[in-house]
Amino acid sequence: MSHRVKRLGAALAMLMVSGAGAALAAEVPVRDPAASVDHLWYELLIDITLIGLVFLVLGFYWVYKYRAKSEDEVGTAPQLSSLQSIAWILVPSFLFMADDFFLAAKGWTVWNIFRQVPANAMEVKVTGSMWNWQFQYDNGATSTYEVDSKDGDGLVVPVGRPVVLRMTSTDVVHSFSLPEYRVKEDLMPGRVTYLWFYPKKETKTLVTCTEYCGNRHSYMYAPVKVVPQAEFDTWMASKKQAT
Ligand SMILES: [Cu+2]
Repeated sequence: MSHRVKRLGAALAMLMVSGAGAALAAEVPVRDPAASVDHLWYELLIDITLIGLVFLVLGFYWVYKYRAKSEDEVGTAPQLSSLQSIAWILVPSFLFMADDFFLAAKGWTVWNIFRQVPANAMEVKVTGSMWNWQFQYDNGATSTYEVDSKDGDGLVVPVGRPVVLRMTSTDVVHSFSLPEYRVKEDLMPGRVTYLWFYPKKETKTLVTCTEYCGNRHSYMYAPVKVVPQAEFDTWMASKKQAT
């Protein structure tokens, strides 16, 4: 009997270890901050909806159960023992707190993904100034975008490769926000901050400044174009010829 239990235990442990190994191996490629943020967000929504529903249903049930059945009826509140009172405080608190800690721990995981730049990321330097963005690539080529004339391409990156932005500001505090990629980070003079995102599909989105930085703050945006590698190479070659 005890042999069997031990063998079963060992088999279970093996399963768990190999399962964890498989999960780790599957995660290694690129852990996308956008997917992680979305996952946590939906998990939070499901959790608060379920907990909310349980208390809503219980609340209505008690309101109905303990309603006055005639106008002159006087209710008698049930007297709880000390133990019951303590249990009514502790059990619901633990339920809430367990979910809070669970979500907070997942939040830390998302934060770590947000801060750990994949080794194969392409680096682009970003300079924010009142009121536009300048992007500088490894080879020195620069790109920008003029909101009024609509001149310039903004940030252009090849599809399928993580991008890390090393950012600073020449004047005031700006904030580089990529809503589609669920990331943003402040830029300030005298300091280099960073941000990375994972452009998985060809698309055109926007970067906007999300820190009020003066009169034309709301005009401080630029396109973010994710293009096939070949198109990116052609674009970069044309940039080099121009400079
Ligand atoms: Cu700004």
